[in-house]
Amino acid sequence: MKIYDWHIAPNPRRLNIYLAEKGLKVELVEVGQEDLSLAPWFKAKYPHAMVPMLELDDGTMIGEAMAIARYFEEIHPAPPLMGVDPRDKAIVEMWEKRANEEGMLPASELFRNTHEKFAERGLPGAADAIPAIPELRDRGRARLTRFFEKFDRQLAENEFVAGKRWTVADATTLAAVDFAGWSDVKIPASCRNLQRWYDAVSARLSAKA
Ligand SMILES: N[C@@H](CCC(=O)N[C@@H](CS)C(=O)NCC(=O)O)C(=O)O
Repeated sequence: MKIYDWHIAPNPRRLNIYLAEKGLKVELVEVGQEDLSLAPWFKAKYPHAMVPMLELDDGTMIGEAMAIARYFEEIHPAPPLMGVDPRDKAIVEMWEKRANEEGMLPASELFRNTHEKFAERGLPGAADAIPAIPELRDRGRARLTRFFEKFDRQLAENEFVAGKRWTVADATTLAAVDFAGWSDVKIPASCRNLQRWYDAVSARLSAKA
């Protein structure tokens, strides 16, 4: 099996952080190019045209970072990084989704509608041109402020995003915070709990995956 990767990009990164915490090594095939687009051969092979994408030995293609993580979690249950019982699994999924929808997507909204190389690529995976919408930058910034504040409140009472243990929700939150940094949006000074968490998870080996 192999994973089609774009090593600097945030969605492959959240999967790579998860795999590092899991202690799994999977062959990575880099399909990101210097001009910040995906290799044409990859887009032709996989018209969904997004990474990460797992290809199994029987040719099955599995996209979506969390679907891929779920696949590995089922095969390698230890250490559990997506929850340990029904209640905990639901809580991990809830916070992972919030990190994605309220952190990753606004960071993407801001970045893609700002960066010149994405002027005609407002959304990932589109075959046709999708022009950037400059107004979405402000909305992306405003959404990121709400994200930082919400996660700061959650981390006031929890060591990690979904409770006492490191989980995949921490991988997505870390990828989202760093992705916001690409647009010079940093954790506000008032979000001390989020900053404490960020310093701790960034120091783990998995953050360098
Ligand atoms: N929902 C997808 C999002 C994947 C995604 O947006 N990947 C980006 C990289 S972070 C991508 O492939 N972009 C291709 C492009 O910009 O053309 C997931 O969770 O895997």
